[in-house]
Amino acid sequence: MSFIEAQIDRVVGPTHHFGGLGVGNVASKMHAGQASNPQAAAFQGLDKMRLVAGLGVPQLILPPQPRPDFHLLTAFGYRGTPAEILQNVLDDDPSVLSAAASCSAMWTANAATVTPSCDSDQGTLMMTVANLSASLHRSIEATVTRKELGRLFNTGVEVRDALPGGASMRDEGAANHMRLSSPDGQFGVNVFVHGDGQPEPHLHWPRQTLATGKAIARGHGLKENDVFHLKQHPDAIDAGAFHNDVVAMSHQDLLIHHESAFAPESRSEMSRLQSRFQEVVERPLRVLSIASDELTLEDAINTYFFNSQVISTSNSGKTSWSILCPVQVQRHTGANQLIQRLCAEDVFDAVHFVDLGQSMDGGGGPACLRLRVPISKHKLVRLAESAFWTETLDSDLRDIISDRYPRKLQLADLADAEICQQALETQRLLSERLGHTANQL
Ligand code: SUG
Repeated sequence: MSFIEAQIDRVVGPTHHFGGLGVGNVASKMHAGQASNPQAAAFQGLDKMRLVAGLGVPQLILPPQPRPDFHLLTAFGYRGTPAEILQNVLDDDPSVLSAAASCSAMWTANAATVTPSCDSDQGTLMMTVANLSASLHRSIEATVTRKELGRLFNTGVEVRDALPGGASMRDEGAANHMRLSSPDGQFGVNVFVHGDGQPEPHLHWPRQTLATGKAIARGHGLKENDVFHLKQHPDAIDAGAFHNDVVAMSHQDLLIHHESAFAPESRSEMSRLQSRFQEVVERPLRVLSIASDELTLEDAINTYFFNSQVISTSNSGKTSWSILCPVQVQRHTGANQLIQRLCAEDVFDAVHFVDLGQSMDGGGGPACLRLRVPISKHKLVRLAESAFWTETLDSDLRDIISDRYPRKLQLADLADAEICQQALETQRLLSERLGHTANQL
């Protein structure tokens, strides 16, 4: 059986703003408090989905999650009318208002960890929803994500609850997981990346733990021999690589990473990975380690080179690999030379530069905005039609966004009950158009 890699992106919500909330996230901190453009953010996301779908990859779309999250605010003891609640939170602690209104669920690479049915001893496509317990604004995503994925993959897929355990089981989903496989996806191994354990970073709290990777591997019924745990280099975390996908990318038999992505203690696990991959997949794993001389860690993080989205498509027996790089890569001499070199060496057949400025300013590039789901063709066709990208869906979503999304938003605007009411109503319209109704969530 062969597997197709479907992509799930989410429409950026109408309350998208720059709260500066991302733990260890340089871009998020740098843009904190600046005015955002939610309408442009949503269009930029849809432009990427159009490109991916146009290249022939199944593209699924989720609606924004409802924000502001009044459940959070009432749970924190705020009472009164929506206007009173919003104003009180803003006066008390603006970061809580920012968290309640955050559209960070747009970064679906953090929604869940996904492994295909062929990897599991249960023969089932497995997903564990990420608890995102390292930060308040992200921890509120899991409940709705669980329902959405459960609804989308309603049969023959096990969607597992977010891991309990709080800080010791910090989990940020697929951004810290790489599945390396044969081209048809049938044979593969799973790599989990964590940041905790000695030596720890000095500046930032690692967002993923080793215990989490082990728990997910057990829960998914993965073969112990085919599971690998790599530790992030503490210097990479301190430089702003708060997720592995900021310094490493992978697709099928290809792993490209910055030379400082992984801690030296992971060398033996990396060798075990390479030899086991050869045994399981019967071809060598292509590992490209990018030296700092070619792209410094700082430039890798500023351009989000490693957060480019790799996709491959087959047409009449010919496979073509495309890479979607942020425009920041094109604008940076060293990063641009690097991608041109990889194309000249036939690692990629085509490069597309995508402008995701609004997401990038919150620290999310092309690969952060998608969740990969390796799924068999027969299971894919059974998914709800309403979730798949089509020209008509794209056009309907754009109409709602262009009529109803603000073009300028700052945190203080989110204390305005009318703006928030309109945002919740817009979220409801988008959800309905995407086949999610309020009582299903
Ligand atoms: O968790 N940014 C997100 C970016 C997530 C990127 N995802 C991947 N690398 N896969 C984060 O730090 C910023 C929110 C703000 O600044 O308001 C934020 O949450």
